[in-house]
Amino acid sequence: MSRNAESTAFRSALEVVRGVEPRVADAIAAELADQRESLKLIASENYASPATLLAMGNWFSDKYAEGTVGRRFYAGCQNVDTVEALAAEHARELFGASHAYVQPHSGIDANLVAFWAILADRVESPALRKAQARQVNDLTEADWFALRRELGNQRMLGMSLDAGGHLTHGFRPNISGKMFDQRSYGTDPATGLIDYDRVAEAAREFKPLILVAGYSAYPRKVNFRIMREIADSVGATFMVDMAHFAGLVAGKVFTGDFDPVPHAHIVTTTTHKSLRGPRGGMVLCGPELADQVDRGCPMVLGGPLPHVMAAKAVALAEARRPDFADYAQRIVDNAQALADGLLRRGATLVTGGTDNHLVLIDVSGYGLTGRQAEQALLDSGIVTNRNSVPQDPNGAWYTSGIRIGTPALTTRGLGATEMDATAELIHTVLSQTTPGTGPDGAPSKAKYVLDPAVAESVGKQAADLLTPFPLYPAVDLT
Ligand code: DSN
Repeated sequence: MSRNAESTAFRSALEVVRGVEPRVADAIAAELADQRESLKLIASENYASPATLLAMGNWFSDKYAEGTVGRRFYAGCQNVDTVEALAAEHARELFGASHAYVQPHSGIDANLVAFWAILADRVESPALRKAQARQVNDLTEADWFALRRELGNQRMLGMSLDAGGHLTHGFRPNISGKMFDQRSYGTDPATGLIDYDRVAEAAREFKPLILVAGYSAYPRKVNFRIMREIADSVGATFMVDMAHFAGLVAGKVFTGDFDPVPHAHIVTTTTHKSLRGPRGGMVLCGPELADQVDRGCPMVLGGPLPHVMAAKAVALAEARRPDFADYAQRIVDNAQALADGLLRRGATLVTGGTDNHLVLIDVSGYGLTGRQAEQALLDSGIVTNRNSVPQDPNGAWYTSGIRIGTPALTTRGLGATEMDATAELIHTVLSQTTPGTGPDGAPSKAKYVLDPAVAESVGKQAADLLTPFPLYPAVDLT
């Protein structure tokens, strides 16, 4: 697409929207302006390509397509079949997977589809077999009771939230922690790293049906070969949630023991983080689980979003191009430059650095909670999110950490020099912010004090850093 075509496409689209509800058109334009102006360091965000964005805004949105390619519960799905099959083909080729299911609307949905597929495949439940053999009407009340009893109370072992795992890996308040008898593994308190011997010990004791690996806030590689050996040693299904690092797998930065696809029975992901596609999810698996995974909709998911599947096909095609590997490597190089810059200035980093796309700063070293640090950085034009650190004394709301990631800034083209400058800006804000007090004068975990002149100066420097790297340079909405 020529630059002129991009600009025309977005401007025309906004003009049409403006004709109906101008406030929506204004909000869309304002979002682009805000994203252009802020130093976006949220580890789970990125900037999708214009082609990916444009593939979503069309009449595919109007089509119901429950079922899978060639086996739909609705007529007239021939064009949806085309884009779903294309997205799945690109995913299979990109990741070397034998089966790809591209319907999940998010990473959480993808995980639910995987849990369902594993339960249906692994749990010996005559009632479930009967139900799946389409003999639902033959099931008695006693059968349904047996089915609930047989599927319930299965065991899941996943990484704990404060060690960097995801809510859906068995966190108690999440549905995964309620539907499974759950236990979690943490990290070594001294190093912050996964201790595989302890994971193996926990697996031996607990004997989970599912062993989950993957993370939202762990700044290191995971050895999936070892994790698979642990799963095999206790007869567990090995599931990897690669939502955060799918782009690094796609770009062949994570290979061998660190590529989950050859090692896991089932892999889930989002498509919008380091993979740089539209918001959505995906499941990859071998032939054993494929049939159950394909029942995701309507067993687990609402109707598929064909317009998003079209955008997934576009983004996955982009990720198969050689320049994506270069992008993926630069994400990691930038994260390491950012980590080095912070360490040199005295910051405390969980695990002492990174080998993926994210860095976790323990801001208790600056005397702050994560919430105070997040807001002070935001005041200064730096967008991050607070995150628990291992054994966090401040819990999941206030936290003691700030998670920063480089996929988005790398898309804009920033490199090692700008990462060092970013480290300087972050350190300046954090070292000049102090905890505040509540209305009663008591210490507050939320209030903070930062000289507005410092925030303004850092904000200006952040904007200057971005000036040579315009976001969507071809798109002019004025
Ligand atoms: N919300 C995503 C993240 O920020 O990591 C995970 O669900």
